[in-house]
Amino acid sequence: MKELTFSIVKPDAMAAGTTGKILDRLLAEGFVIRGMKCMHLAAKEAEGFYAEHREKPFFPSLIRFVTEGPILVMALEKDGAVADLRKVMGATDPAEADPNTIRKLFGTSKERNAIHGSANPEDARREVAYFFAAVEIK
Ligand code: FUP
Repeated sequence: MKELTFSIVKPDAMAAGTTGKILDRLLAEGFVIRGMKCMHLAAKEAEGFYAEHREKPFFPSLIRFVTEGPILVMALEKDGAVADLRKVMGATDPAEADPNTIRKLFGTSKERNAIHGSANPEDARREVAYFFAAVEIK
């Protein structure tokens, strides 16, 4: 069944110039781009997005990182999109990610790991709604 997931090309990949390669890979994997925009998040906006991690020791550093430069936010559609994107991204830490996953290829640390993808369908719905208006994605 067609499903939407939410993804971010993070500031490290945007600055490194690997955005095009990441998009090529997502398209080659069969994802359809239903929404996409470039944004530079304010700290409050990033804190809202990562609210579940508010108490974690890495939270302040994570917020600094995702607000350090522009990001690309995307709503991606595919059969089984949520689980599929997680597979193509690889593990949170690029050092532990499977070969040829996006994080293995383009991430450089557990924090600077190139791409975000929703963890489950409920998160996907919440994250798409956080960044896109109802008129943008139906
Ligand atoms: P993931 O779902 O793979 O993006 O990973 P998590 O939801 O566990 O973490 C969200 C983000 O927090 C990760 F993308 C990177 C960051 N993070 C750190 O910076 N340090 C950590 O120890 C764990 C996560």
